Amino acid sequence: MRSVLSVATKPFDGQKPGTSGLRKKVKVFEQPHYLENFVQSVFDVLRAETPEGFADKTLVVGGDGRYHNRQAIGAILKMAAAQGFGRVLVGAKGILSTPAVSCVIRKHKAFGGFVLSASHNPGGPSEDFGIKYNNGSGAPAPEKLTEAVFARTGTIAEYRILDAEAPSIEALGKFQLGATAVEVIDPVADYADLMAQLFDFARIQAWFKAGHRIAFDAMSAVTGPYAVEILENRLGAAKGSVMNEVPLEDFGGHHPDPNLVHAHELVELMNGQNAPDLGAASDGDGDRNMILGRRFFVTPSDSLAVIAEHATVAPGYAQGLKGVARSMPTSGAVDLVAKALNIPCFETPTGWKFFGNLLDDGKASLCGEESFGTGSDHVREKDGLWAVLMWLNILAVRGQSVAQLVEAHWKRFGRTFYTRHDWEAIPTDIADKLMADLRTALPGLPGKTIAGLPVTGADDFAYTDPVDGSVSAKQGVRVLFGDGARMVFRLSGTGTEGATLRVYFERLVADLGKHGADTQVMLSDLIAAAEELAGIMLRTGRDKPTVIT
Ligand code: VG1
Ligand code: CO
Repeated sequence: MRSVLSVATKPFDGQKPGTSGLRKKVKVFEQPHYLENFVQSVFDVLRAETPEGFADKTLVVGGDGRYHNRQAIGAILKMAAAQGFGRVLVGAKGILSTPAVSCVIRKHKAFGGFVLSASHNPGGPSEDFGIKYNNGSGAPAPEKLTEAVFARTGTIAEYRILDAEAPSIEALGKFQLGATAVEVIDPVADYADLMAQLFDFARIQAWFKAGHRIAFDAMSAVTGPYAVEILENRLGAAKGSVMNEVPLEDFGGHHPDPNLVHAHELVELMNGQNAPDLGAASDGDGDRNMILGRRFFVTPSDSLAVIAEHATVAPGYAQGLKGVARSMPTSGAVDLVAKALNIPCFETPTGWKFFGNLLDDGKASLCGEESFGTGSDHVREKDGLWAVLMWLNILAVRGQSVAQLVEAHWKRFGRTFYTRHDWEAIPTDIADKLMADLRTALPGLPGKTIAGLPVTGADDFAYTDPVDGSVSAKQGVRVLFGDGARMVFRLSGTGTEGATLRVYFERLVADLGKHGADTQVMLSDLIAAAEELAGIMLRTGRDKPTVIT
């Protein structure tokens, strides 16, 4: 039997709980004891609530394949063994997408799991790495847990690790690590089987047989193997429908971020001659999605609303939705569908962890975020490929194009013009001051006119969880205008360099004649109002946002 080493360590900067887990430059994670400190802090917090210990518990581990993934997994396996876990399930080659981790945790009734990823952030030796813990329902750790872990990182004095070589996880198999049984599992199988239960695979196969086509850009990240198995092997999409299908440690040098800027190869294909019916992309860890028709971009907020409208075409949702939920900065398009369906609509702070209780409690079946995140109660993470399959199922049953479906939706509910402006890597003190000044100005705003627009309401979003009553305050500054238009300011919780200011704009337009207009033009008065109110360019010295989506 291998012995357990207790390694002396010091408290470290464990990062205040952000939108999801711990994200830092690889260089930070490569410092001795850094990852181990975080992992031990999580184990210590969990152990305090688990008097019976971990001996009959299963842990799931996997990541998006980025640089440092295998090394981190090796350390976690040895540490899980040192804590006395009964069993660890690890994806072969260290691969498991974020939704697949959630799926595997739920299917195998695991105690929890670690996801190694920095999501859509670039990978490689000088780029980003990340780690987050998911609980036994497969959901990202709730704030209460992440705060306890953060507190623990400030007092930790040692971590426990098995004195052994990290085993090879390249091929499927089972072996012992101390008293812990390690199983190297197929990262795709459980997830693909779940998708086959939710969606009408026969109908989608027939749609492809009839000559319809998809282009799916895996962006050299984790979804490649999942998309090839599900879209090409099981559903019969033409070979080559999945682009950039091999997960690379540096994602080929790209941002694995499915938006119009970073997925430009796909965008060009969808705008060109002979474009396929559906274009889609996912991010580093497979939880995001972008949906495109021929020369047609579906905003994530609209995608959520259209899915809510048509979800019952899919067998897994044929009984109807119990409710829907969206993050606060996501547009109100889905609210209108919920109203028409006579189901509740919840508004939560940014970050998928806030949907966990609503899904567990059966209050909502469908959730979404404006940041290219959509998902349902099938797992407890947002799920990129799930959204693509939902769209395929809708297209196959409705027999309309992507553009026709969205335009029919606008005709029925109105079109919510929507855009997000990101100001990345601005000095933290400037960003903090900007937000503090906005908060100070809030009470005086209603009744004022900014850039010619009358303000009717302004607040700092606070959320009370309807299930456990926990309160999350200061989740973003909202300013409402006379015609129902809205803008929101918040700081990112996932950036790894300085601060990222996100400003969100939306306006519902019923007039059909205006539905073809350009989004930035339709929202230009709001964009001017944001500058007048917050002085972003003035304070940062920049002349435009880093990314507009
Ligand atoms: C961003 C998005 C948020 C999303 C989060 C994690 O957070 O805005 O909607 O849940 O990323 O997504 P922030 O705090 O930077 O705005 V992922 O795909 O990076 O796990
Ligand atoms: Co992600």
